[in-house]
Amino acid sequence: MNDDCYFSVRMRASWSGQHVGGAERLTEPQNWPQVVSELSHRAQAYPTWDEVSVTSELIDARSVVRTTALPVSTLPFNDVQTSRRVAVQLLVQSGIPRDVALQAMSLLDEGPAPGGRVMRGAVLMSAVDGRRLERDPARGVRASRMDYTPECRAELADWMSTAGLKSNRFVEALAVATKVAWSGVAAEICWSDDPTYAPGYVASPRFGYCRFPRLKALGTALGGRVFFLVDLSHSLEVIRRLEHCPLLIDRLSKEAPPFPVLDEVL
Ligand code: WAQ
Ligand code: MG
Repeated sequence: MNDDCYFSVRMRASWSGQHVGGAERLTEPQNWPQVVSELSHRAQAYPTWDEVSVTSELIDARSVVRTTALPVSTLPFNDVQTSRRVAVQLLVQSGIPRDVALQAMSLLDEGPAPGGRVMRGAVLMSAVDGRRLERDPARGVRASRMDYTPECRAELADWMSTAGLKSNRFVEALAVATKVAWSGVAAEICWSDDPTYAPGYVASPRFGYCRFPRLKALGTALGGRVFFLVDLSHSLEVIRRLEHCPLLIDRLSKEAPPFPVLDEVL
């Protein structure tokens, strides 16, 4: 094994063929056993599963691109209804028509996979007319082959402790959102399918990663992600970047996130 390589490590867990969870990392060879172990521990923490796969793939180090994490802000709204109204405004100001934004949120509420279930990946939605562009509506598209450098992961942990943030879900979600924006997606909306986790976010190159402490009602086991495409002529290239191009986040953004100008929301 040569030193000029990285490992893309991906974990998937399922139960009776249904998606339970997954995670992706990108690591230098010396940390590879540790990362495989961390992802196995992640899977071990899922309440139910009967199949887990952890796959590792060699990546040429010269193909790894480096970037800055999206700037992060937490929007100070604590009820779902207000948060969703603000989320729609952020999407609209990121170039997504209001009716398409609302359609995306209904889809996540209903369960975006066939039969009203959760998907393994994200919905890819045309911002022009709300059409779904993924080939397989159960799988969707997955942001993959991205991670923080170990130094940047440590820097993020420091920042989180000063910001009072604890969740590992946030760490993973910021990596996904950064990869998604880097790939050419105009905006993203997300909330978890975990019934005990209410936060969600809207992310876009314009506003960065905007967290909402309550974007869904607790107790609901439906959630997911919608990636909005504005320029459909580049969709294949965007999917290639999302799923295949290796990306390392090596710094946090020092820029204060541009605070969105909101219409009266209260
Ligand atoms: N690429 C595309 N879609 C994904 C990916 C990915 N890498 N990972 C998950 N998904 C989709 C999939 O449909 C999941 O069912 C859904 O997203 C939700 O995944 O505090 O925890 O891992 O700032 O449940 C957001 C707020 C938490 C974090 C999101 O998502 C915060 C979360 P989960
Ligand atoms: Mg997950």
